[in-house]
Amino acid sequence: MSVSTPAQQPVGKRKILATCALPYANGSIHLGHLLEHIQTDIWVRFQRMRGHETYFVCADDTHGTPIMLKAQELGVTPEEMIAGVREEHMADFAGFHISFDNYHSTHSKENEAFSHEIYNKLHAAGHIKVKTISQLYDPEKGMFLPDRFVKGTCPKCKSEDENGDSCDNCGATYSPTDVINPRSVVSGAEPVLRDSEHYFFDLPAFEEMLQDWTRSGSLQEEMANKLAEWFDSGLQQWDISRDAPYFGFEIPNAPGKYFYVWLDAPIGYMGSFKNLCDKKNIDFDAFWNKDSDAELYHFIGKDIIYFHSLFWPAMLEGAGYRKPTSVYAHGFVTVNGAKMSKSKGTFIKGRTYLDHLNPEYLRYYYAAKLTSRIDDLDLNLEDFAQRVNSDLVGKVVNIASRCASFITKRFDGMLSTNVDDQALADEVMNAGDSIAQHYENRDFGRAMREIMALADKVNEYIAVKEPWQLIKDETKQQEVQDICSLGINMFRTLMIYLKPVLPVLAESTEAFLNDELLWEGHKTLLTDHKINKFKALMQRVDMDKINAMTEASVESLASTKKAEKVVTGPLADDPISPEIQFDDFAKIDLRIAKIVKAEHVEKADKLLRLELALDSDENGETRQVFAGIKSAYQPEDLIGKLTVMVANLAPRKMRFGMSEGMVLAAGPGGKDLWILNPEEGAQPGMRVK
Ligand code: NOT
Ligand code: ZN
Repeated sequence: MSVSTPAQQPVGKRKILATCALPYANGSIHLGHLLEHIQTDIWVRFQRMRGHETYFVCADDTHGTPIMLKAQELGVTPEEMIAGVREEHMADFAGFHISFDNYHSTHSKENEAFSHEIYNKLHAAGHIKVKTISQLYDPEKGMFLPDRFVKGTCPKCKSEDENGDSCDNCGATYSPTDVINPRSVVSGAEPVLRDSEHYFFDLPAFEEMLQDWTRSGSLQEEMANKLAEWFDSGLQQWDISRDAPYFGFEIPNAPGKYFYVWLDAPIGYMGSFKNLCDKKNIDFDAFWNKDSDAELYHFIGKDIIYFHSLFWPAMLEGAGYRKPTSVYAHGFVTVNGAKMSKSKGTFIKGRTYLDHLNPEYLRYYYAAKLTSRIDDLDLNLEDFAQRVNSDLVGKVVNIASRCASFITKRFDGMLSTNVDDQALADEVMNAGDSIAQHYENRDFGRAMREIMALADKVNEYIAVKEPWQLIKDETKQQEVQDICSLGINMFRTLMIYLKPVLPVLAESTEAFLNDELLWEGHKTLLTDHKINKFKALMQRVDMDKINAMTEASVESLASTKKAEKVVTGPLADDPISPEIQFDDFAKIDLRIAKIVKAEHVEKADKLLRLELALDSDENGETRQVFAGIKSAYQPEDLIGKLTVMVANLAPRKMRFGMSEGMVLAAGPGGKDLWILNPEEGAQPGMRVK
């Protein structure tokens, strides 16, 4: 059963605020994130088309230990790192046409102000408790260790190098203090137990309110069941503080204590909306006041229901704000029936997808498979190609391409004043309410099936009428214009229904039809109306491009293993090299060197012998280096050039002699290989920073 939302009919103008979960600022957007963002975007675009005052906000989730450590590894400040990642995330979402009204950051002044305010109110009302707890501490790094930063031997099956809280080998879960031979992932040191005061939010005090909220009728059935289980097993105090060093907001009147990232993450929804309100002059309070009549929806993944259906409403209630109208959870994305895998190339980043395929294919495929339930969704790549080709290209766009050229070539682009088959027109036009209801209920799959069934009928109609035969008969010209005009009109109505899913195709359709696709337009037909020349609206999905996309997503096992061990992030996902620590990198002594000699090496088909000066002085130190750059450079072109070398590489004996260092070159190989070439002004021997 799917539960419907409060206002089924667009009787009045509704005020709606929708959010997606905030992506962490230390990893790339992948096809799993995109399920949620596409789902929400479709729903929001639908609400906007229906004339409701609708806002859609999101932000990057920027705080916490993994982000702090990731920035340290990269040798940048967390602020620098999160700013770069936010740009990347915004570009990826824009590529998929996600129409946020605002994309903010949890590391913002708005979020800090709300976090302080909400905490202070909870504190004043007696909902914050302080307790001393004992936790594993890394004495070398000088920090407490989250469970995932402890590794060691599983206390149950004795498998080595297992996680601090669970064993991948036997599936056991345990406390990090039970791990045998525990080690800190951060420094390798053996963690010690240490006491510290932590701040707790008194969740159990809100049980009755949460029970009522659960029964308010707008939660998914599976979610309400899950909540009932949690109530049965008893709500717990929630630890909301972390000790310095931590990247986040300091807790008021608690020096050295920071809000745990999950405390300020949901507040980030308010922070982003407030930032929008200030820019656009929107009344923030009308959406967040306790007596607000606006609707507030959070779209999330099934893994974070606890935070959104227990902690978040309780925090809002405790601080005197309204609670969400509903929280809508979706399942996980699997690819070809299995968990997304880096080694199989099915862990596909948004950017990699965009490098190969049209984003509207994915929007349609997800829409076609989405329900209002929490089930997982399988992206089967063959089915994806087949479904998009048969539905969008073969059914919908096909209607236009079969009819358009007759209208433009024979009738000067004019649509007829007659309606050739009123019953067909009525059937397609009258489906609007039911399709709208499916959109409203997030039953997008049903909406798509209904639209495609109508497209089938229109195609059948055209096939039976055979305008391409009639056109040969001079006496049947009017009939051809009538048939093709109805075809074009039906295409228009279907595209109105599809506009929330396919905004770009809808835009090209508007240009072709000379008409803006408005939801209410599904009740009318274009008659005696001039259309423009038809251009191909959508290409078929090419299986080769899908294969190229998965190939580009394959990561070597070494890098996958390492990336999973620490934190995933932009660089951890590099397909070629395993991730290294900043300290490893710092060991490399990079120097500017001048190529004083370069020559071919007999019998070597890749190598050139270089003599590199590490000193401006003619009699200064030189090094002999054999470099594999013969395919790209003539020795004589290199002489006198500056380049960059690794100066502290241990000498290696090669077949042709000793190599005393290494020059840096990049490129796919062959002719396309480039050594680094510092600008004039650099001096041999200078250290590269
Ligand atoms: N960054 C989190 C995640 O799981 C989502 C935070 C959503 C916001 O990717 N918060 N709440 N509650
Ligand atoms: Zn085990």
